[in-house]
Amino acid sequence: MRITAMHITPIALGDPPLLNAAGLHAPYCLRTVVELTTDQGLTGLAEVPGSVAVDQALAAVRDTVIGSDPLNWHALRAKLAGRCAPEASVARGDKPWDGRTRVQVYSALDVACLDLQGKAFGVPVAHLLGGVVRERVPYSAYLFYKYEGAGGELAFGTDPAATGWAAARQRAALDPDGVVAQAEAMVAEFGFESIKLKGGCFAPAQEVAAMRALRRRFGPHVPLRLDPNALWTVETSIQWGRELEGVLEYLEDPCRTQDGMAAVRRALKTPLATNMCTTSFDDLPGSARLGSEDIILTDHHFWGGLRSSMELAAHCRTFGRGVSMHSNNHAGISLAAMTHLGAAMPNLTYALDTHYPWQWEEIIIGGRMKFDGGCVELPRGPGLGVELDRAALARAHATYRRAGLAERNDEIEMQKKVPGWKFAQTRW
Ligand code: GKR
Ligand code: MG
Repeated sequence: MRITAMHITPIALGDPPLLNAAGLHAPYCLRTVVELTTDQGLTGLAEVPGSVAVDQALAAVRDTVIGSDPLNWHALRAKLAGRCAPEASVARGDKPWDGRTRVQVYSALDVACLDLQGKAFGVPVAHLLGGVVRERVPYSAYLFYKYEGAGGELAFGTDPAATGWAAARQRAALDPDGVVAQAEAMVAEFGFESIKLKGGCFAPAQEVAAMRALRRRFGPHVPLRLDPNALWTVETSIQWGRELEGVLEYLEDPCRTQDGMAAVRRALKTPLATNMCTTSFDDLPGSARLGSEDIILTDHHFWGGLRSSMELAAHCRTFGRGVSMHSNNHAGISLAAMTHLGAAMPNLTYALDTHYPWQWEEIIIGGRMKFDGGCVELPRGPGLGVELDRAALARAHATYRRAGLAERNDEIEMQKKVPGWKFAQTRW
């Protein structure tokens, strides 16, 4: 089989005004959809976080991809490695999200080739990753502090006709009561059985109070997580981590660097998780030597694809790390890929993160994917089991063109609300 064409389509999807350590989400989040077509008439799909830089990096390898055999990932990956400049793990950047491009190029092509392979052999991608260990993949509620507003075409206005979760998704959540109300609405709609709060927005005492309020409301059987995105010092992490002993399933990236995380880990009983200090294969020796975390959050968009995430899982098994999953805003192609990974990875034993509830649009046939009891059922069809809704894709691309965003920049968005606001690597 040969790849005959590679299409790269940037899209924008509505996103509410969610707060995080780097500022505020813009009214639109960006994604890029990659389609590979073959001489056998098959189409393979993938979705990665969008930016002009990622689109350019993908376009730069198009001539290498075209003519390659999608059944031979090792050969294609070796050719790509010869074409892409090396990218050190510091290229991840200081922000909550990962700024690397090369890993995303690998990820897009790995996923699209797996989708093609699954379609060629008539099997789900999870079978190609080693087989299905769970048919229903559990996800976690992902709460955000937020300003009032719906995002998307309503920018920071609201739709007064919205009901249920759609109404709750518009409401402000800036204190413990607001966070609990958001959790109640999200859990009622999706049935999540684990809850994560994106922290790093307010002083630790306020975020710790929100975690305690969630604990009082949902009880000890609902695992809770807090992610301050490394905005705390080591001392602050130890102080507030101690306050939260017995409350959290894990504390995610309280502070920066593997050394810092290792110091906090020595002081606390609560497990530490990361998608900020151990984020690439180059970081694994340091993780093993220093003991920087208990759980590594994989994300196939940043670990170089689904197959690389399986390699990470083997490392985690060997070195006694748990595996959980990180998420940024995404649509259904990514949710399908995440679900195949969750279905096939034996040691992915934590509920996976997903931003999916924060979006309402879709680009796949059938519209929004369903959650039942907090789980997504493994898609049945061959490959990823999802197909593009071309009219919806065209609409999302038109939105991208109107939105005029070249990359995610939460600091600029925050400055529209709080003039002069600046991102700081460490705040408390
Ligand atoms: O979407 O605001 C956000 C999150 O802060 C995201 O960018 C992070 O990458 O979900 C994230 C995490 O650190 O777990
Ligand atoms: Mg995180």
